[in-house]
Amino acid sequence: MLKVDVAGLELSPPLVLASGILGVTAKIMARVSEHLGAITTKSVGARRREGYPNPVVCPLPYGLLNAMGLPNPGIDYFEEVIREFKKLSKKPIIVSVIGSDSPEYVSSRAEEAGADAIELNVSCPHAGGLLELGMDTEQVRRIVRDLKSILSIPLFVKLSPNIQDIGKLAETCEKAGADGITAINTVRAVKIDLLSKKPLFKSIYCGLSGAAIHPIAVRCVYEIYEKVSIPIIGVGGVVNWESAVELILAGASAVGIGTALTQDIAIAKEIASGILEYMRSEGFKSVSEMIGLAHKR
Ligand code: RRO
Repeated sequence: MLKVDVAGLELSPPLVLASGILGVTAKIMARVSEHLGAITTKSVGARRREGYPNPVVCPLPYGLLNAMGLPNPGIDYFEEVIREFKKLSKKPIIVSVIGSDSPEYVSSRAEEAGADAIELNVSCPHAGGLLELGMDTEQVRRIVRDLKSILSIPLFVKLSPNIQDIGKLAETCEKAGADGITAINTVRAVKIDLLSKKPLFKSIYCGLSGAAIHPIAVRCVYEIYEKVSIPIIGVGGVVNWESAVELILAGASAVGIGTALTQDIAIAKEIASGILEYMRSEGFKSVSEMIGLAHKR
């Protein structure tokens, strides 16, 4: 059965649209949700943000670099997008909230508008203060605690692979009340432009996603699973059913797909049927039987 319960959200299939990809308009999110168990929106803050000037993305043969700069319309506008999505789709909507821009205010507005869960983003690889936020355990602990005290819907925390000990930070989030962990955000990178001989992106740093980061995502999910008992949404370089199954065996209860959907949204359907085929051939009756199996000694 391709159905899992992740912190009270019923996901069928156990695939989630990762934040930052296609999660901007209700119509697009509803269309993508047809092949997925849930969708995560682009990160939203209290106020509208333009983002960085172009270029903001750079495709590579093995992945994608981005430095979008947290562009979003702000919660006043986005509230309507959430309400519209709820009319168009029955799938859960996880609203990603920027950790450094009044997250309590934004999260409670999102909940009022119908969000099924909040994903607190403390892991943007090039946002200055935000990056520091993901590195400051105390601040993350405080925000998670504050959010938990006002929310009735599940809270996920999206963590960065660019920190020393992701398992330990996940443990801190669990102790502060988080209902789940999303791992990982993009890997911090730099791209140099050969003509200008300078960094390509205005922010200097950018984030690498796609196939290249998959083994890093598997390592992070593996480490987090060793430390926490709350569910993990594994994200990073999922391009086919094999990479999705690997994350589940490492400890993910569900798998996020991002960069691969920019090529073809039908890939989600192929990944779901590939997982089902693998389960049949290996004798698994449910996805939950597979979660974290790589840890069994
Ligand atoms: O908007 C972005 O540039 C961005 C964000 Br908020 C994030 O969390 N991760 C990323 O790679 N880019």
